[in-house]
Amino acid sequence: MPVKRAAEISPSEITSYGVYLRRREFVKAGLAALAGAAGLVPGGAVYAQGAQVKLAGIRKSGYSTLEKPNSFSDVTNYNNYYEFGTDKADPASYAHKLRTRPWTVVVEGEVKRPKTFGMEELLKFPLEERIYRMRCVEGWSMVIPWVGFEFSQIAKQVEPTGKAKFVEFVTAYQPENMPGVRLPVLEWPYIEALRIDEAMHPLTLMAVGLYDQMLPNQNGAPIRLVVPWKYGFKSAKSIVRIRFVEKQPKIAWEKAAAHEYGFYSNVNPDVDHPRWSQATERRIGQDGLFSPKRKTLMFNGYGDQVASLYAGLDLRKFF
Ligand SMILES: Nc1nc2c(c(=O)[nH]1)N[C@H]1C(S)=C(S)[C@@H](COP(=O)(O)O)O[C@H]1N2
Ligand SMILES: [Mo]
Repeated sequence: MPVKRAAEISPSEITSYGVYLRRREFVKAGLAALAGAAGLVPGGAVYAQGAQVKLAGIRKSGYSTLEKPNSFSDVTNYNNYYEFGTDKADPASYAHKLRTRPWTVVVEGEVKRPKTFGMEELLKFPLEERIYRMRCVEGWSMVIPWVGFEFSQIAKQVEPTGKAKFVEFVTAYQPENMPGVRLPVLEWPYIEALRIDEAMHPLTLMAVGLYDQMLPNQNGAPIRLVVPWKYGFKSAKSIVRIRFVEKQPKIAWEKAAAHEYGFYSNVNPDVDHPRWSQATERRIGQDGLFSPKRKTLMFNGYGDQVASLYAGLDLRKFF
């Protein structure tokens, strides 16, 4: 573990969303000058390393929750991204080292038309704002305004074969830039997977943005998975490879502790983690230590949309 020191960003320095918006206008002006050389993405944003780049042409979605979103500051400063350390503040402190350009996503396996997508191409999919409730297996939750496109858009282009039963997501492994991968907490690269019908569900998002800017590194730049009815760890960050496969893959957390983290990882208040209850949660930024307990909902409140995927499945056994 990297020697623990005070977070590099002091609370007084944490940019409020308002300040960030004003600063961004300034950044945008600078980027406009670069646009000719760097190449524009649709909506006029420039896909560039480390810049706060605005995404435009984002449609609203009926899948968004009406709950109050967490602040930009909450969403970017309280994270799990173990490649950068296990402390909640580590991703914000160290993820600037992640190299996000150039970036490609290889899509392969049981598909008729395997394809390597450049980031510029992925940003051409119709982008939607999806305000989702997110629930970490540790017991905290946030409401996050993601920007992205449905995973099924990728699948349509590569045409999965009849043998494709699962989809595996492989994330970036940059040991020179990731202080956390020196620790044997997980097997690297971080791998997640979904059953193909879960992946094809319209709620399953490939996120490229947060609020109206491209994803900050600590949130999984430049592209990550978002599966709102499952515990947060299913939503793998910084994806470089997607494999359609026949057999159920072993996911990173299962390899680390199979009795604690199952393949399905559906949010379920009735199935406790062996070391703690999953019945309640704490909403970051809103619930204090003495707030009344907030009840966790089955499938994180997305049961109307996803419960049918699990009809007849024993959710205690397949947790
Ligand atoms: N590559 C990678 N992806 C990851 C993780 C990680 O350690 N590495 N942590 C997961 C966990 S446990 C959570 S709760 C979410 C948290 O990040 P977010 O708030 O940006 O979704 O990211 C998930 N994706
Ligand atoms: Mo998590």
